[in-house]
Amino acid sequence: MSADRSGPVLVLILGDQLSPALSSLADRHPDDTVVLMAEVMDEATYVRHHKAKIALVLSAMRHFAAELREAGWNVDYVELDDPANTGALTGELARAVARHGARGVQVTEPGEWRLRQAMEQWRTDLPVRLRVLPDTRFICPLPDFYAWAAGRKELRMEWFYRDMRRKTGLLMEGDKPVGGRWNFDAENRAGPEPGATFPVPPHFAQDSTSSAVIALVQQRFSNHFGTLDNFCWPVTRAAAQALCMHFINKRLPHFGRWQDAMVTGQDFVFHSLLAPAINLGLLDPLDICRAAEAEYHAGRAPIEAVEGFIRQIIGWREYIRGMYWLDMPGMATANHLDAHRPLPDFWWTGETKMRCLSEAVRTTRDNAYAHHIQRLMVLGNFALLAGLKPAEVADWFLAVYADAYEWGELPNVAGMALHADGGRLASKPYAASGAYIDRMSDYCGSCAYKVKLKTGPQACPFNALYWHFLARNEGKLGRNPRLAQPYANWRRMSEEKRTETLASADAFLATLEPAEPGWARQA
Ligand code: FAD
Ligand code: DLZ
Ligand code: SF4
Repeated sequence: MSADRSGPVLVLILGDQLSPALSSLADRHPDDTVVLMAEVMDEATYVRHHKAKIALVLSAMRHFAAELREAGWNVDYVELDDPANTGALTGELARAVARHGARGVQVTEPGEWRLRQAMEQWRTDLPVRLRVLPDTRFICPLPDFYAWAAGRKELRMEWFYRDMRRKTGLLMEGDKPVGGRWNFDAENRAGPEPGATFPVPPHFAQDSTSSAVIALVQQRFSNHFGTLDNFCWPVTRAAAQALCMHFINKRLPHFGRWQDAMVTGQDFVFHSLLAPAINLGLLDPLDICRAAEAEYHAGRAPIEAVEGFIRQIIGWREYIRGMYWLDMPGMATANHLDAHRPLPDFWWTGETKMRCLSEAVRTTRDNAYAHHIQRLMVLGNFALLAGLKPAEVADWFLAVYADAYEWGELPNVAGMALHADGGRLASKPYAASGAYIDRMSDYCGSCAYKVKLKTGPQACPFNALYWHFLARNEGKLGRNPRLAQPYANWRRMSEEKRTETLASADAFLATLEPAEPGWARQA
């Protein structure tokens, strides 16, 4: 740290760094440290986040500041309505360095590229030394991920996941996977079952801190997407722990089997709902995996559920984050399939006759949540087949979900859903016709479109769009061995049928009303 100042070290803690074991605090002592936390307009509006996401982050920040103070830390907390607030982290940091005569600043690395770039600028602009420390809350350090990726032709999640099982020892018997297989996904594909019941997630009563934040968000962000009426996210470590125990006891045993199922009005099915709390730092991902593993060993949850869940966390979550930092900044502009259609208006309004999509937008608006298969196989699949612009789709996903930070959102959108990365993440696009959605949901029965019809105004739009997608991308995808069968089927179709299919898709695409610009990101 610079020698010409004698003040404390300033530790900047960002809104998604709410963990007492944070690396930026680890080597500090309360006697010689000021913790800075700042609510700033820039972070709430660089994309115009869902109201519930802003409320979640601000309330959790305020609760974490109280937790730190209780533990003896000196916390300088700048509220959004502070008249001196500059509205930006850069401005708040500069003000605080001057206010405290700080002799140095340290921060844990952020989850988004744009802030990592800003930090490099801080190194130049601040009058004191800046230390940026690794985010040790992830299980796989970035250098380890880069080493894993180096020299590999294909960066498939499955191989990374097996290494993570070996590294963590989760579900391992010596060097062999428990149950004799690494992956039980084949057992995890059940569709909805009539009459099935689903556990109701715990409702966390709002304390005065949350009520004040919700009122603030209603007032300052009234024109942002989404409602606060059902605000249900845990904002403290204790509440997050309660949600975790609810998942372990009530949801985990069924998590695997119905992981891909979509049910009208059942917004959460058997999903964990833990991503918002994990991503904020209220829960430790490895602790949750160990708790899930214990349920398997105690005979309370089957292997396919526990393995499926652990794979999502130590496999997908860590792999997605590694791929983000490996491929940025190029990932943000990648558009391998040259998709340029603007985001349709109904992604904001939910006003579409397509039942699957209106349900996905509704739960997104009501809860700042949609589960993985709604995101990937309804919204993502539609965006892929309709050729929506990846950057607009990415802005939408980043804005609307309570768990969305770019490290998690962008690889899922650009890589997994849209194949915009040319297949770095997935060996083939997750493209599917209406038959998949019909198999995995109960939506089609109450849809204005007919899933069995292939063409024409009554036909499920996914059906003709699927072939339209393959036909227009044949130059880029036609030689992909994993698409050999669908391309063979396409080529086998009569010329007349192909023309009718493409015309049907074009007629549907012509009905899409583009969204007004500025909903997700101000121009
Ligand atoms: P569960 O279904 O209960 O899964 C358990 C946990 O596994 C999640 O909490 C999450 O931590 C992890 N996980 C599972 N799949 C993934 C994945 N593909 N990538 C990263 N973590 C995963 N997740 C985010 O955390 N932030 C995002 O911004 C985000 N954007 C997404 C965008 C798209 C287009 C898609 C297809 C997926 C996205 N995901 C994102 C991944 C996943 O959909 C969410 O983590 C999950 O829906 C959160 O709900 P849950 O906690 O109930 O998850
Ligand atoms: C998401 C968010 C919001 C809405 N507000 C703030 C804030 O006021 N102050 C802050 O420090 N962080 C906020 N965040 C979280 C940041 O956007 C997040 O830390 C970065 O995107 C990096 O992941
Ligand atoms: Fe969606 Fe097509 Fe089923 Fe309607 S018929 S719910 S559009 S998959």
